[in-house]
Amino acid sequence: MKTQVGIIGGGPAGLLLSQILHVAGIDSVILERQSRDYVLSRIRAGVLEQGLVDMLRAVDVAGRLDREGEVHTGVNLAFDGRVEHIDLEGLTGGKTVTVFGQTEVTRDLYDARDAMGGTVVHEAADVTPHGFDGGTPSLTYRKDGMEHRVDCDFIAACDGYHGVGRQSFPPGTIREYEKTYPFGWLGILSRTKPVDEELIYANHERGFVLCSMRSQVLSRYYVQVPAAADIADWSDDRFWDELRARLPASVADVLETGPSIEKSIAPLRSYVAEPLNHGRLFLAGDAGHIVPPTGAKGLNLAASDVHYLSEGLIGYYRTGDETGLKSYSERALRRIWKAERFSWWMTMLMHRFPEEGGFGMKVQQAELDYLTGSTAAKTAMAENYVGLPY
Ligand code: RFL
Ligand code: PHB
Repeated sequence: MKTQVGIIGGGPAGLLLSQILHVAGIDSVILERQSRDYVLSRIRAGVLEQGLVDMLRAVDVAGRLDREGEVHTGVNLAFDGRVEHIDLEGLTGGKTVTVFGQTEVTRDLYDARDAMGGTVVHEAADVTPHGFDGGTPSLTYRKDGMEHRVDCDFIAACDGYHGVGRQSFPPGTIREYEKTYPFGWLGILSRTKPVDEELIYANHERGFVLCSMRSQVLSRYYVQVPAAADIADWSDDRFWDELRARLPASVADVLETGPSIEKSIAPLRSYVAEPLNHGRLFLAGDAGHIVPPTGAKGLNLAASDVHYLSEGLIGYYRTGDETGLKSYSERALRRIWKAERFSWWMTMLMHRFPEEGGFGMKVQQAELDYLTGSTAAKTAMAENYVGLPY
């Protein structure tokens, strides 16, 4: 097989990149390790920045998002028995976020890919990039017991944190920055009415909780659990009791509960790889960086990477100018580090760190009290939450 851009990974980053390239008349092939059903069964992000919404609109994949996505003009912070509202729209001169599941975005991107007759090879095993140091990159993979090869001009590794793209960089060419947190998020999805119209991020003595949603009949809740927590120990009843215990009474009293339809634990980690390319191999999305989910930035960063990378590729194919590709890593990393900073800050502010004791909690409460009482501090938070400009 021959194509212009070989893409590893059929998650949101890989699919969005292929869609943008297709609209610009550039051919790509996606190699995905899992089945389509598996990819579409993963429950992940729920909050989309305007930048991602605009990108989906520009490539005609926003029909359902525009009909079913819910625009949120604010977000709530709960602490010390209080709930404080952050008016995102008012503080940022009209910017908002849209609540629409990553699963739904991915589904719509797959449908668009089908409609354009694009190739996505699912269940592609042992995908391996070759020749990206020079001018003749290729990808090999195995499927149905046969070896296959895709010749391409460039390779985009959109294959997530555990992908093969980053691991293929020659030794010593990548610098990694990492921070792990001593806890994870236990998340459930339930067919219940969300407890509030907007999201609630709550700092509590027993640990952090987040009240989110996918629609008016589908709720998504998370509770902070120790890194070593076992999901088998978390019955639905235990989850709901713990969630209620960590919410201010005014919220807990109106919480609607029901059976979980999905339950999983996600570890929290901050990670950045630098640079994001080696020769003609480029990393985009979780392949190059991870943020803890507290600021809702992971999927949105994947989108801004794809924005910069697609600009570089389109520039190259239109005029032969490689400037955009050469500056991809630097441009993307400038925005990535700001989102890393914000996600780390929000994680440190909202979670219980057992080793910090009562003093740590009091300092967090003081910061939350200051933040929610200061227009300057609220504005800084709101600007970051709605997403910094590309
Ligand atoms: P993905 O989604 O991991 O997709 C990578 C794809 O590559 C495939 N793959 C391979 N294919 C071929 N060969 C290989 N060797 C391969 N190795 C891997 C995988 O099967 C997969 O299909 O990465 P991508 O596209 O970069 O997208 C990133 C986002 O998925 C991620 O950043 C977000 O989900 C993070 N995130 C959130 N982001 C937000 O912007 N807002 C949120 O509200 C938000 N909430 C979350 C989140 C992530 C969470 N978890 C579970 C980590 C909430 C949670 C709980
Ligand atoms: C979600 O709805 O899954 C979600 C929302 C906000 C976050 C993280 C996850 O910060």
